[in-house]
Amino acid sequence: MEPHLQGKLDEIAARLRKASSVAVMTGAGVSAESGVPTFRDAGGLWEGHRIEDVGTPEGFTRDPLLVWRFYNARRRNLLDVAPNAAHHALANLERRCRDFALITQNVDGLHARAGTPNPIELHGNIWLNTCTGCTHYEWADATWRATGNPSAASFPDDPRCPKCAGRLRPGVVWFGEMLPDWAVRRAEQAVCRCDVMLVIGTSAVVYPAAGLAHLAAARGAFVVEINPQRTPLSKEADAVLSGKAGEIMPALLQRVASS
Ligand code: BV8
Ligand code: ZN
Repeated sequence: MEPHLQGKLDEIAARLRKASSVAVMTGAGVSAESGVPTFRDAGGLWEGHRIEDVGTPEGFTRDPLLVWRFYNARRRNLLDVAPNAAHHALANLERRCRDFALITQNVDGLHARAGTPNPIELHGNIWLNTCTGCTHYEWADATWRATGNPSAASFPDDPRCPKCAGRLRPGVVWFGEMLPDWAVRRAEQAVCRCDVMLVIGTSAVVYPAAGLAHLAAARGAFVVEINPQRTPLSKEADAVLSGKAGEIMPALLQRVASS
């Protein structure tokens, strides 16, 4: 790791140790080293699909089977995917901080699988099915979690509600949809009380999630961006660590733990 990065890591580790409250926000980049495609990098998730067709309620109304094919393909990919060193380092860091909130835009559930106790999933969870006709919801990975056997997961191409026979949809937030109130409230509270905010693996272009880092900066929190690329947030961050989350996060944790 380059020497200039070493110095920055030492400074950030010292701030994390002293912080009375830490907030973290992650995006698709934190799952990249687990083999989950990001959205906007080359070959990304939206490749081959228009966002309007698979990432909006209008797209689902127009062609629900196309949207289910898109989400079932992502669910199947997750069966062979495990949390990476960044997810584990974040779960470990949480145990070493007085007050800690993990906010994520990701729907892949990998933070929870790495041991993060209460991830704030701003955009929902890909394994959640919700009914378009009533308040019924169910977890499509329930059997997998109960048996520990991924092949127990099923991928119906047009799942229906057991209560009202209505069409089920993936329990994620699409473009043009409001984020869950509880998640936005918890995320804003965390950002408003944090001394340090780590922003990891996000292109920082999707709102209102991207606004949280600007809120932290405006409040005077020390904002750290961890990303191999620069983003619209980079110029506002107090520190930019250019690199992969799977390498930087374990190095940062090691410094926090070794003091
Ligand atoms: C809303 C669904 C109110 C779940 C997603 C005009 C201007 C500004 C805003 C808007 C606008 N028009 C409309 C809006 C609002 C819109 C928006 O922000 N649009 C943007 C794109 C212009 N937002 C919404 O619609 C939100 N709702 O605002 O409601 C409303 C209502 C009506 C009308 C208007 C407003 C809903 C947003 C949620 C949409 N759902 N996904 C799913 O299937 O996943 S968004 C999608 O993008 C994912 O959830 C993803 O999490 C999110 C953000 O992407 P990133 O996570 O950042 O991933 P990305 O690929 O972009 O970047 C990866 C990064 O990782 C890169 O920087 C890369 O360098 C880095 N990286 C790569 N490898 C690594 C790495 N980093 C570290 N380590 C590595 N190894
Ligand atoms: Zn129903």
